[in-house]
Amino acid sequence: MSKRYLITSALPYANGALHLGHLAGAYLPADIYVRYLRLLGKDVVWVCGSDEHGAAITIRAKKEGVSPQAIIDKYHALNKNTFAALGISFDYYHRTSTPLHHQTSQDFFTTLYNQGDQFDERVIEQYYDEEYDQFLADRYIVGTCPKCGHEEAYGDQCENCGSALSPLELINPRSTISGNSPVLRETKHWYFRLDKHEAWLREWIAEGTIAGVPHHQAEQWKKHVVGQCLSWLDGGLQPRSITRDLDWGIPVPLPEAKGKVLYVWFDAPIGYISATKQWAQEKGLNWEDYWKGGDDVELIHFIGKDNIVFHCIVFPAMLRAHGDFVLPRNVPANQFLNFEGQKFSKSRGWGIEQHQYLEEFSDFPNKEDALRYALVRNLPENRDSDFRWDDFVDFYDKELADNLGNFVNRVLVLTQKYYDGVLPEVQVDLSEELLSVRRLVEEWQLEIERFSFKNAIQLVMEISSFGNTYLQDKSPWAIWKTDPDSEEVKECMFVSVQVVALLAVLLEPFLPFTAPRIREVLGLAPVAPGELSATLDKVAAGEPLLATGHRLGEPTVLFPKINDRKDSSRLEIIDRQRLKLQEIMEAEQPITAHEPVKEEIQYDDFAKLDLRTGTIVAAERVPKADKLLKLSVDLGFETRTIVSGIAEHYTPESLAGKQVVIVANLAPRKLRGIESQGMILLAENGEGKLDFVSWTAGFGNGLVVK
Ligand code: B3M
Ligand code: ZN
Repeated sequence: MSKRYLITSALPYANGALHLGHLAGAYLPADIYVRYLRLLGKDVVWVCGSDEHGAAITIRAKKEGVSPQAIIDKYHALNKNTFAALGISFDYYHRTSTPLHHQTSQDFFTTLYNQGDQFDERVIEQYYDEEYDQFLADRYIVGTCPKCGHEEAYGDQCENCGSALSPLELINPRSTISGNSPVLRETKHWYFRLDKHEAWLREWIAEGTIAGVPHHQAEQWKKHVVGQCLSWLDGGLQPRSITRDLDWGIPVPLPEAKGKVLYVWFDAPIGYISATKQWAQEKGLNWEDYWKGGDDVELIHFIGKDNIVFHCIVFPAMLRAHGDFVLPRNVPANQFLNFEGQKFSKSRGWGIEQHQYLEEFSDFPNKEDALRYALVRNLPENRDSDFRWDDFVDFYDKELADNLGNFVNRVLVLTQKYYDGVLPEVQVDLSEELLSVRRLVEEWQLEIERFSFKNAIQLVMEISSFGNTYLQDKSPWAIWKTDPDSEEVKECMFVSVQVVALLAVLLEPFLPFTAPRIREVLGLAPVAPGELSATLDKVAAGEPLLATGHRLGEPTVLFPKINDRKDSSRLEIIDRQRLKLQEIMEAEQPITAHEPVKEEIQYDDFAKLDLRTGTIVAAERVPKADKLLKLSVDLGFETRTIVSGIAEHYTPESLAGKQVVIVANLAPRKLRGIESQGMILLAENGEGKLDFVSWTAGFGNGLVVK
């Protein structure tokens, strides 16, 4: 019986849009892995969906003054569509508000309840809001953190110092609904006896065995995942409350539990099961083959590090308590992605959401893969990483355009030119010519299987670099000029085309928009499921992927560069992002010392200024004047000489090509014997550094600045 793969990605709360950090954490890596498995022809299902319960949803609904249903409908649709637009290829994107999920969760609860010893009933004291007549979920209570003094700590956690808290520990607790101090009232809840699972969980996490029977290879789990679990286990597992007094959620299926719902972290992971059920039902398959298939099933959870404990301790304990379910074979959790050196923050506007990226980059060529590439190159696989627009530009220009795009294009153009795009007949030993490529492919596969996608994509790029170097070393253009029938040229082009064909397959999991385009220029349909297996076999055997006589398609430019002197449109898209961040930082900067504002002027005084854009075309020092530079500024309709006092801030060499704004109608003035025909606008920042006032919205000399 061949293996079945059951892959899950954390169910995002349907209470907001997702940002690039989410994408890099639990979705892009899973997409790469699943696409890889499909390419190998594996039996795989990848489920995800919206997490639509919990206080996060009801708090958001209150804030926006709408019903929880309206919130989940809005964000479920947004997140689902945005994932699809980025090529995130779930087999099923379910939602936890469906009757199927409610039923599945209640059945799960009942099964554990009926065992008699999995749950404890406890009457506890909990905060209650008398004005709104309701018990307060942990997130509905804020107060002063007992550990660090932060005044806005939540009932379950202080976001300032990261301590896990209980509402009773907060100093001066307040209800976030009414603002009043809550009172304590008795209420009954059900607790899952996590403590009873401690022993086997420890063995399972530390050794990868259950009662001595091998389950998985513990050393293949990421160190930070195992470390976090073991430190939890070392603290001792306590029974955990799995019910809440809330009016939004899945009703607890017990007659004495009126008005109570299941805790969101009890039902959310069961969402993976209900999503699989729904998918299987629509496909005419049996969901139990995936969840109850024993050793034939590889269950892998893709998550961010904040969800490790739930996926490696709580949910496995639930699954094992139930008795017949498989346990995860690996949980390759990622760490966090930061954004330009800081945490993503919705309230500060720091970061970019997935759908926002798609909108703001709508005119950017191959925007989906440009983003996927920048993220995968920088995945927080084992430590936190940082997304920067500078890296985005470098990865795109230097790696996608100069390396990959350039190689594919050169091979296609030359083969078209020399052989009308038809692969020539050759006598060549591919296993010898492509020995190093074969090694790289083997490494690539190993890296993917150990969830090291960052290394894997770099290996693909090494294959492309190999292609470029190979082509350069052979320089077929030099031989072809004098000998268009040269065997050497034929061989070189034949081999190069094989490398392009290989890249189109290896890239599919990472760049699913680009790979089919490469296949198209090769004259091929998109890769079919299972095609990677055949490809790997051919590479190992030294057989060509494309045979003599195969006709290629037309070459195209896959990645037009961002830094392009003739077309600044792509750089402008990036610059707008940088500008946004600069504005946030400036707005947050406390205003310190400032010069007094000069005497008031009238609009007419201001309107007399004729401001124009220009480009500095030459700059030189003015002899015997330390502060002055003599600049030539091209205004489009004429070139002006301007003497400017910026020599202490800029070297002449750094100025050529700079866009500036000038006062074009300032009366000429002689400085050190040179007539200065205008003035360049500069602004001084808080540290006394001068910077050019620039006009970034559109380039073009002589434009009137308004
Ligand atoms: N919704 C928390 C989160 O989005 C939660 C994950 C559930 S996975 C079963 O981080
Ligand atoms: Zn704190």
